[in-house]
Amino acid sequence: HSKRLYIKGGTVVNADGELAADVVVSEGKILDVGPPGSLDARLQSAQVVDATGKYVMPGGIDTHTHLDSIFMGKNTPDDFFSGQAAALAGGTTMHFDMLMPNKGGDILGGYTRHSEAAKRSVMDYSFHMVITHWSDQVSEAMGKLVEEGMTSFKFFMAYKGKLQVSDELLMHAFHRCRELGALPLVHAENGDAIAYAQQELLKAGITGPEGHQLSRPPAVEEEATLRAVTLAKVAGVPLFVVHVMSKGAMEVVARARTAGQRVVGEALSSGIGVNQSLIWYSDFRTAAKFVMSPPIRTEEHRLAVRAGLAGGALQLVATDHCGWTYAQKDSGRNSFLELPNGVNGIEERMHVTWHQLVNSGLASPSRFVEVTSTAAAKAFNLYPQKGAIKPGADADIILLDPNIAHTISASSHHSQSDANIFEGHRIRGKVIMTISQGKVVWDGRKLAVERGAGRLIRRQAHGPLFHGLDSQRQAELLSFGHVPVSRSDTGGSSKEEL
Ligand code: DUC
Ligand code: ZN
Ligand code: ZN
Ligand code: ZN
Repeated sequence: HSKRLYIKGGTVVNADGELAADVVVSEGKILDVGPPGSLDARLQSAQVVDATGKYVMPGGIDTHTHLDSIFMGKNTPDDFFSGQAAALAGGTTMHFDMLMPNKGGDILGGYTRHSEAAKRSVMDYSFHMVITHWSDQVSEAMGKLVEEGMTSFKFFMAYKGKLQVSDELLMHAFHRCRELGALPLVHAENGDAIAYAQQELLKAGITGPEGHQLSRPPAVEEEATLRAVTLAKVAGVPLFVVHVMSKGAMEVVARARTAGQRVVGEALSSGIGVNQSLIWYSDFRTAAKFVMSPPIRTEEHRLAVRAGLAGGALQLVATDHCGWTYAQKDSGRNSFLELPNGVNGIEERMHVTWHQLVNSGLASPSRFVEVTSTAAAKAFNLYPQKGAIKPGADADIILLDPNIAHTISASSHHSQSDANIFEGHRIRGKVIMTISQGKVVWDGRKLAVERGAGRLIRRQAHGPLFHGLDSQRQAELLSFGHVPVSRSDTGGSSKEEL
């Protein structure tokens, strides 16, 4: 049994506002939140945390990571231990990892394998199951996973010949998601257009990291985003668009939302924190460090996506953490096709977002909480268990001191990689304490984590997906012949709008 914590004298920030308040934590949960001093009767036998001058906020939720994964034939350097330790040191207390299927598309096999790796975990986590093939068995397995609380499925529209799925598969899977009350996620890039451009570039003798950028212009992201949003509309299912990296794709998401479609757009810390200039003007390793898909784009796109995240065109910010070592990136020296895609962020996201949104004056601390935590909890049906400092919520809490400045560097980060795309970024505002499951696991200097302490967080299905649609529109959607099952028996909730 962990000791009670009494977090005294801070400013509690939730997505709906901030107030001066004390917080009492007990048995992994938030027991009480009250005006300063009002809970002093509970001081006895509690460990007091002085939060004077600090923001007390929900721990970050990273909706998109690749830990302990094989991607482009390589093992990611961060497993569930090192990746989550890094996350906690950066104020993130839960993440969703992309779960790759076994060869041949055996998704339940992939689930079993990955749960083994997750035993090294030190904080709460969940999964999105990646679907690369379609069959009756896959469709059935999706149902089993939803019963087990894994209610989101990821589809790659790029990586032709490998992970890429067809539009027809998307239609099958989107309908199945609708039946199950599950949420589909898409990596939206036109993989065919990319494959064509890759071959043309190689023929022209362009083999360096700049070839990666040239093969994946913003338009191929925008096109695939519109296609995915359109297919989701046809299927009558909500949609989560991962890593929106360009202005045009962001506008597609925003327009769909304005028209009443349930679409969630995910920004990345890399997308709001850095631009692509070093890919063009540096040595191989410095350039290669920034190579990910969709690509990190120009300053114009960075500023647009940052403003969209602050202003509401995008709903949340994740990382796509898949940070490779320089040595691993070296395998792309002869051809950008062999350059492992991916960048870090799991430890830096909270700080980068604080700096880019709050220090810049674009957003309030409440909006920061919304995009780093609350919106993720809502999108994946975990609110208010996660994403809020409210009585009854999980005690995943951070303290941020807005006056401490620090510099991001690979020499001090907790990831197993030796590269950091935010190297040298000076950030005002530091997470000086992370509380996970009611325990202090990071005090601003040291981690106190325990292997195996992490829990797989199961989620309920989203419930009736026609919320807010008139009966004629519902009938139109139903004409595709996939009748959604009644969710009343599973307790699925549709209370929270995406
Ligand atoms: N893009 C990356 O850069 N890395 C991992 C997966 C992805 O889609
Ligand atoms: Zn179907
Ligand atoms: Zn992706
Ligand atoms: Zn990813």
